[in-house]
Amino acid sequence: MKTAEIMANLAAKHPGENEYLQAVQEVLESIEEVYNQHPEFEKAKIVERMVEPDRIFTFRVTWVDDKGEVQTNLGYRIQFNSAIGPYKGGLRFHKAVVPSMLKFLGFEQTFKNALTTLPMGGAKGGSDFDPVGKSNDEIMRFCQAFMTELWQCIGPDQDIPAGDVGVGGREIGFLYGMYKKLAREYNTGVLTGKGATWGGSILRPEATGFGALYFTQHLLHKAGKDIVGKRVALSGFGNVAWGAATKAKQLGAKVVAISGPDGVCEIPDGITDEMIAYMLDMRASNRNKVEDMATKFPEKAKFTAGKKAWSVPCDIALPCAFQNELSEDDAKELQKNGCWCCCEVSNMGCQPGAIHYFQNNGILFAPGKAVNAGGVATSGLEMTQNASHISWSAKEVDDKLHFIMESIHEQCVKYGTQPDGHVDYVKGANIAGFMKVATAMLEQGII
Ligand code: 2IT
Repeated sequence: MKTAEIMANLAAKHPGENEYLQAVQEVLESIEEVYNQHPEFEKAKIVERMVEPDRIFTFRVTWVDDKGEVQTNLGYRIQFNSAIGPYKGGLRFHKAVVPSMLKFLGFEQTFKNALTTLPMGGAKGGSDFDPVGKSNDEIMRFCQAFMTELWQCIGPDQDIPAGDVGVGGREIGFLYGMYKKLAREYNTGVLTGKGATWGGSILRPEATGFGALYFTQHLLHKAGKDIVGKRVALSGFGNVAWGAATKAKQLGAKVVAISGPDGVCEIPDGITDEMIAYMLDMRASNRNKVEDMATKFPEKAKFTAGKKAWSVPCDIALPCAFQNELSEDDAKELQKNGCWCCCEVSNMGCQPGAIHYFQNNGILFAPGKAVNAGGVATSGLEMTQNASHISWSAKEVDDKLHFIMESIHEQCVKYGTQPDGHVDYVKGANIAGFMKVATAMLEQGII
């Protein structure tokens, strides 16, 4: 494979789409060696086909705000790859959403979904709608307007959206309500992350964070370490950070920092259950300020404006917020402050320089597409329950999630173990996901 040539072609076709190009570059670098051992992949131009989405839907979303003013946003659904199953992936509502961001996420999703052991292709969608400062009614009207376009593109065996940044249980409820009205069918399996009383899977809200901690446990055990008593710094306070904090505490770790776009809250004695529950109120308020935690719990949390979670001394860093949120300088600061493990929970949360720094300085590192796959995996379990019109107990779902995270860890070890015995989790995850999708594409012919 000529990685440089493929990247140059892609960059010429998609100028300025830096996040998308960054995601593709990372995968191509790690699969190059394996790819070259399979001339049949080269002949079928698997990589050239895999780096482009199957199709992209773009639409205008017009709605009316609380002041009666007309607002227009852009909506997207990117159906990236359907080699191993129907398109599957979240919707992101964030002011910075552009096609490049959703293409990187859809590309990552394709590999991640392949790791879950479940039959799901890759997709992503969303809008540049900014939920910050919006009322509940505005969120509802936007979701309804968004679905009047999206509903034609999706279906339970075709494309199944879910939540991502800015889209949680509330938004999925509003989206589903409008879908049902337009389609005139109770197609429960068309969206995942639904409410528990209408087809949602128990544990789906917790699943990304829980799965990330199960993965972290496997990684630590493989390295002869344990999570009990370890200090964890995490970024964000949304759904993913909430699940991660909950499980980290349950497993005996101490969460000493959470952060937001406004700064960091240091929590020297570790986060409490009350504080974890308050993260949900912070998310629902749409204020997007982590300072609210320190205002609510002044004895426990100390807020510092403009600082990241990576400035707080810790053993384990868990980026749970946004892509490229952890830079090479952050990686250096983490190491200086005693950190020896980083499990990326957000999609592409670490910049390439940070990943290389971790890998070259003996810091355990695992990439988002392996660590955070428990979220979409539990979406897959929700689809199975919907298709068979049943609901599983929390124990059944949790057992399956455990099994899936263990299996993802095993795949990373299988494909990522290096001659000196250490595991390169980036290579492992990328090669495992690639082999599955590439084999399916090859067997399905030139399409
Ligand atoms: O990045 C992700 O894996 C998600 N936002 C979850 C996608 C899903 O379909 O559950």
